[in-house]
Amino acid sequence: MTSQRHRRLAPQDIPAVVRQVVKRTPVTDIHTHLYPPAMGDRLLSGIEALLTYHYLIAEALRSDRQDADAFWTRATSDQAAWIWRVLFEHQSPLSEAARGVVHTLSRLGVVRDGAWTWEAVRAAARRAATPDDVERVLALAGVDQVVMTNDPFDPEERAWWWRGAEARAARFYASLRIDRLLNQPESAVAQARQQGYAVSLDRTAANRAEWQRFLSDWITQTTPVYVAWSLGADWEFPNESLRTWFLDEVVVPVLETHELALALMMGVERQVNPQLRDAGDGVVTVSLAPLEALLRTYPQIRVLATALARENQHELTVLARKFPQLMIFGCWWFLNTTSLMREITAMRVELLGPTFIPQHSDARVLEQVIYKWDLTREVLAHVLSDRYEALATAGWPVTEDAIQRDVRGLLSQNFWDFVRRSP
Ligand code: FIX
Ligand code: ZN
Repeated sequence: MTSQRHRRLAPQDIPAVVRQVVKRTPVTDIHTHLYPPAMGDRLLSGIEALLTYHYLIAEALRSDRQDADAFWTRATSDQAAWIWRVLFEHQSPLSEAARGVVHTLSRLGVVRDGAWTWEAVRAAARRAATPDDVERVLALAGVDQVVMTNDPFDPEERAWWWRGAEARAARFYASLRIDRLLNQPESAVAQARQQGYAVSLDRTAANRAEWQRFLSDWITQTTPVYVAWSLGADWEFPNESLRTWFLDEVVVPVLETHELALALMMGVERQVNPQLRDAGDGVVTVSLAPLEALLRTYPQIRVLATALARENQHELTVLARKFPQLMIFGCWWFLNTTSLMREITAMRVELLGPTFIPQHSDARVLEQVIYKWDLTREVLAHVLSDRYEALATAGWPVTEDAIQRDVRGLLSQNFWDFVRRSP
């Protein structure tokens, strides 16, 4: 007797099965700005944090054409109340981020009987996250594991990780974010020296060894699942720059020693409008030539990569066809919208099959994982249903088991296999 899951599905039955499988399959969220409650106010949660998300700050300042400097002088509670007024009362919350707040509050059951008044919402959703909240919210979002963003040049991180055993937290995995080393090396030197490392910008054997010791100590202490670097359009490789020296002499040897992948987040133009602070970063189309050169130069290094510009998506996907050691991931930041995620995910499935990582939430506030992953699941189910229906119509035996295998890969296993770690 063939079990239900092995049974060949009729094309018309496939969408419902795909939706069920996508809905029930747990996610590994491979890039977030979330932290365990033990890290104190690093973990943001509650209605004021949801509303003062930098995406919504930018949208509210634009809608109301308010002076940003005046905005920053206001208390967070006033900022949140103003953003609610501008984006939820004076207009409909139609943007992805504003709709996300509505979706999240509904899914949390915060709003009763449709009472979407600021008083009702603020009263119901004020609480900061406790361990119980984290478990409940991650369960609502179907998120099993969370990868944090950990900056070895941040003194707070140093204090946390060198505090000892309690620095471990279930479900939360570290990454090592080396932006400062490769983008602001002078600042990296100052911070690493504060931590007792005799580093400099000299291209000497001694400096190479000391920087390798710095990164290795952090890797030993935090056991990151990958090393990450976000960059703009100014990357050239190979060349004679200090950045290339750091990559060749420090980063690549350390990745090899610790068998770590490098996660590249390409195409962010930092502080396009500094008045907006965290909300002031923009997007830039990048050349993928340096990535191609890095993959050719170091075929043994595994590279996770995401690009922020829509214009880079097709070329990056084709590059992933040429280099098996390249794993593309996410519809990052300004691409995390229904229309763009649908376009990009469909293109990736058509060119790569189920061998990529469709999304990461980039959540900065705990409850955001709810709307970010509900949106992702909705889009993924839509795209995959079309592909499996076409396959079945062509005569291929599509089964629930096969769909489950592919979706488990897309939502978590592709990542863990690629980084050669297990949760
Ligand atoms: O570099 C990054 O990790 C970006 O994701 C952030 O800088 C950005 O502010 C963000 O949170 C986007 O979603
Ligand atoms: Zn991020």
